[in-house]
Amino acid sequence: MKDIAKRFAENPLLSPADLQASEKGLQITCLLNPGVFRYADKTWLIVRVAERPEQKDNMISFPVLTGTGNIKIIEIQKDDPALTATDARVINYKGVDYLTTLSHLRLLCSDDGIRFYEPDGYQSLVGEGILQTFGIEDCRVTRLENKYYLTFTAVSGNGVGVGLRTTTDWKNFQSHGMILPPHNKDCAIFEEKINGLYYALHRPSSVDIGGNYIWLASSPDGIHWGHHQCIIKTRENSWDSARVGAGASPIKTDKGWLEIYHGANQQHQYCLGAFLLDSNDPSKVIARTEEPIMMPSTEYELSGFFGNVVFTNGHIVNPGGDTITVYYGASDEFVCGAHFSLNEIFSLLKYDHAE
Ligand code: MAN
Repeated sequence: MKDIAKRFAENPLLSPADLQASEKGLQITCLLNPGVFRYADKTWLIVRVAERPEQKDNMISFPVLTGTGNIKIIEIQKDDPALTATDARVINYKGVDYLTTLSHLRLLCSDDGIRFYEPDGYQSLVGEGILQTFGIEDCRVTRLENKYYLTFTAVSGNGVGVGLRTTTDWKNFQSHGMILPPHNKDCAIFEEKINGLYYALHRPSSVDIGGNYIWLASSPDGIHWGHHQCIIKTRENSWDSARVGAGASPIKTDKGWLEIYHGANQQHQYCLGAFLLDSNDPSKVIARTEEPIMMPSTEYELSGFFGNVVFTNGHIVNPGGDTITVYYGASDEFVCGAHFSLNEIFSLLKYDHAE
């Protein structure tokens, strides 16, 4: 295994204590998985902020949104026999799944890509309506023809799907509702049309036949998606044996579309890998890394809210195009940064890869 990530010495860049909770009675439990973009000569993160009330002994409590946008706190005694709480992220109560935190998306910006602050005049994005009552998460930002497309995970008791909002100024947003219904997440729209069509990677999950695989879809308008094709599968006995999912929008290179993706094994260890798609027909997988290009190894990646996790859904391609700065969530609790050399990633791709 060759971990080729050059982690920032300043990591973690953001920890829960660095920001204020969205309202009284809530605490920030996790800051994670930022979408990344350039706007007004700055680097911006749209960070997932996961909140819940301070936890009392013997009690699990978490917020949910009502369909009209109010926060409601649900409290459950830990010894209630109808409660199953074995995962830090999700619980089951009386046969219904809930998240232990409620996430919204917060805008931060930076002049140097290292120190981020919340600028005045930019609102957080919060869950809206009955398909987002458990929050919105893990936003990918695509800039296409001067419009920003925000694809994020929309969670509610109805399931986990992909929501879309668009903006040109980060102050006014247009909601396009749920574009990919449950179970689906990890959706990244390509930053260019190919042969007149929009393209997106996404990750439906099939509970019976099939699995947690990366799919490709196309669209005439960036909103309505069809021609779904399964392009990247999990690999048995591998670091990506349980689930795979796209990171941010693929990077256009002279070799093809380069995608950095996450994979998890049965032990819920999340690592990053890469694959390359044909420039003109992105349903053709040309190459894929066999081993991770980054795996949890530092203290902040190994232990936290949900340890042993590195997860990315945002990067900046640096001027010159030889290096990228990847922003990533560590242990589902911190926001971190790392540089990668594209040539080093290319050197690890296996071209004899066949699906
Ligand atoms: C999984 C994890 C959580 C996330 C939920 C809903 O359990 O990825 O972080 O909150 O799915 O998306």
